Amino acid sequence: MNINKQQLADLNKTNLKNHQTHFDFLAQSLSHSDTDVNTLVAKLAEFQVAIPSWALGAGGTRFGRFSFSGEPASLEQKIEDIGLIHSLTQTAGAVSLHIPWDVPNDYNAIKELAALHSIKFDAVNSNTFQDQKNQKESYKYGSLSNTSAAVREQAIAHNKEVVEIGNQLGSKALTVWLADGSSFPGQNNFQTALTHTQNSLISIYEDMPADWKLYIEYKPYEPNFYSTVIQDWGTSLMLANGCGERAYTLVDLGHHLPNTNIEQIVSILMLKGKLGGFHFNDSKYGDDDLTVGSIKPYALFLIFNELVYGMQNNPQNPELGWMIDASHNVKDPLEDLIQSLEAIQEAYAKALLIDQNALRAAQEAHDVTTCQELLQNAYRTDVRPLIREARLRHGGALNPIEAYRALEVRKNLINERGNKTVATGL
Ligand code: LRH
Ligand code: MN
Repeated sequence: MNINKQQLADLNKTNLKNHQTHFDFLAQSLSHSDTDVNTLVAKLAEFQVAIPSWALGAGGTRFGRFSFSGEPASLEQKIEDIGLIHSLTQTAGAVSLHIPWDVPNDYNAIKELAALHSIKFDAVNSNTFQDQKNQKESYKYGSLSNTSAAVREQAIAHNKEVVEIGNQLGSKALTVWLADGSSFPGQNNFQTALTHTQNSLISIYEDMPADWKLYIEYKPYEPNFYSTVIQDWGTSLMLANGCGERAYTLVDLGHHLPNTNIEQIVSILMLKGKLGGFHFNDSKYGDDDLTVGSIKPYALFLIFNELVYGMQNNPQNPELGWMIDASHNVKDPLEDLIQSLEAIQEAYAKALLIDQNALRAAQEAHDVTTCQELLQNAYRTDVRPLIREARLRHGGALNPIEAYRALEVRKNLINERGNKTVATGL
């Protein structure tokens, strides 16, 4: 199924006048603070988020998985689904593949199909947290940290193979997340496990093409429930420093213990030039992989405040990898991803409204109330006209969810694919 710009232009007609009124009102009210809406709209339009190839079907938990009809049964169909999301939102112009869940059969065909949908290949993800059929060594007791050199060698070889696959597709970064850890005290020697992990990552890093980046993703627990080798940002940063200047920390929003100040972590990593990118999602308890901004939208806004400050003041930090990492148990995966994209753009747009110089001055003056007022005024501004305008100017839908339903996308996908197809992934 494809969605063309004319279909969306026709659908937008009903909301166009109403949108124009809201956009003009916001433009006029922002002009007081010399904020030019066209600059904001341009920034939002160039802001592209990578869609996780493993989150286009129904996710599940150990308690069950309720499939969705019309799921993509191949990488080609996954690219098409991301193309649908990108047509509607104009902000999903990239895909992050997970290997071996998404190994291309025909590289040229996949590259052509992705180009047809204006989709780039962002970071590729390795997988040494599951044993594949006829795999020689098991990752049951870890991979890059395993006490067995044979297991570590196998895991290192897999990561090098993932880089090779990504390189053929035009990707420029490898994301390594390790489930490695222990579930009982005494099970692991923490120092040996970390040392093995460091040396394994260095071997992978030194084998990467010179223009590639290594993203090291941390997580406090799950699937191990007593210790995780790469448990927090500090450990990831230490390992990145141990690898070299093209190794960075990847922040998955769901990988923090309750009440962790994630925006402070983001700020420190940017100051050190070691923030590689994000896996956006939201959570109330653990690594829930819920829709971005659905639980803690203000926390996401505060993270983008640090990102905007960092992008203006930390040239030492490279361009960031913007990616979603979600799992859909009860919602249509495509609708869920569309809502996540909207929440990310909303947090970014609100953060762009913060007068960073006025905030700096108030901080210097210890005028705490003004600091808070500056943040909350921005947060309380309805920026949706800006996001709609960015979509409109690039041929997208004023209201993507409304358009998705009006075009009966899910029904069409089921007609094309049947309702028994199951997507690879989580
Ligand atoms: C681990 C994680 C990691 C992926 C996996 C799908 O929880 O966030 O980024 O490899 O989810
Ligand atoms: Mn993740």
